[in-house]
Amino acid sequence: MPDLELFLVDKNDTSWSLRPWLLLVHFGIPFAETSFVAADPETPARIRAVSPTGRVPVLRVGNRLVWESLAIVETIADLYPELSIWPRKPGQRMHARSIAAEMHVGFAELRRHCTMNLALRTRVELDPARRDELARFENMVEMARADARDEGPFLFGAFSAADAMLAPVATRIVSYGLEVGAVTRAWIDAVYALPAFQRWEREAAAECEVRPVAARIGKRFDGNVQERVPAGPSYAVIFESQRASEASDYGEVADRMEALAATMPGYQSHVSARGADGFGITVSYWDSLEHIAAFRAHADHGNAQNAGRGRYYTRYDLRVARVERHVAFDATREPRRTERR
Ligand SMILES: N[C@@H](CCC(=O)N[C@@H](CS)C(=O)NCC(=O)O)C(=O)O
Repeated sequence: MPDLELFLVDKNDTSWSLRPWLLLVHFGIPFAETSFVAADPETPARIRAVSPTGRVPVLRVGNRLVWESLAIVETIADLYPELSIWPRKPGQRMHARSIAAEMHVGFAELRRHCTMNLALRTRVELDPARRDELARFENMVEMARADARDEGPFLFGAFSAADAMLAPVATRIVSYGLEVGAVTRAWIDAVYALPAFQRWEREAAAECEVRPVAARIGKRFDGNVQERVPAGPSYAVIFESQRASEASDYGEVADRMEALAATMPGYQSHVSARGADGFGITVSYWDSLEHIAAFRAHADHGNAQNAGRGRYYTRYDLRVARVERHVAFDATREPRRTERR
């Protein structure tokens, strides 16, 4: 029996590792599991020690390492030819391999904007690029199901490598409340009912209890925390400053700049705070880098910047960052039910 060890990270968040793990567990293949803690600063170095790409999953087969989830899935199929890792029927087998490969390289938008977070339950609106990807995903599921009508609830009837490759998208559809048609929904239900998947879910939840939560808001998704994926991009200008001793016109100029920003195209919102020691942070949010540049170039703002360097501040730091995710907590909101399935 081959000596197998699968390296992975936190089960709540790792979509790629879910694939080989599901296959191994579903088909009852014995393997050792080494799971790195995502939030541990040592983890990247530990992963690099076993993975040429610095990424997991990695499967150790004896003294060989296999990386890339699709290559691992193929290796498992090679090692266990007696198991139906890929569908048995040649036509379905070709079809299954095509969608597995498409999944491996595609769906970048959905992946980026609906990152896997098993415990999360929210509802987001998709922009057109992500809607297109979801439509193609549904089309992929529907084509496979049409190829395997009446043969069982999975893509090609019985659970196979194709289902394992697509399973992480099932979790994204559930986590982000994405609308899908009946065929995709029935396939998702089949994935969530699979004992191997349910074991992964239980182990993910158990890990969330003991691992640092930094990367895992879903676990603490307690009903009135909202994860919002903005309709479009959002860029933050983070301005930290240390006030010089009082300049009488500072308050008036600062108020004027805040009012000016709010009239600029592409302005979304801002928030500002300053302590008694004169240290302050203002973060403003914008639709694009071009809008930020336009505000910077505005003549009134230019005068204020000059005064800032000349009189208002002893130092400042300004950073522009892209907002990848927005999570909001509001204790005054009605808690929402968050069901686990
Ligand atoms: N294409 C790779 C992607 C693997 C991947 O991105 N893995 C993530 C975890 S789900 C990772 O290791 N991230 C660590 C990092 O990027 O530093 C595969 O199919 O295995």
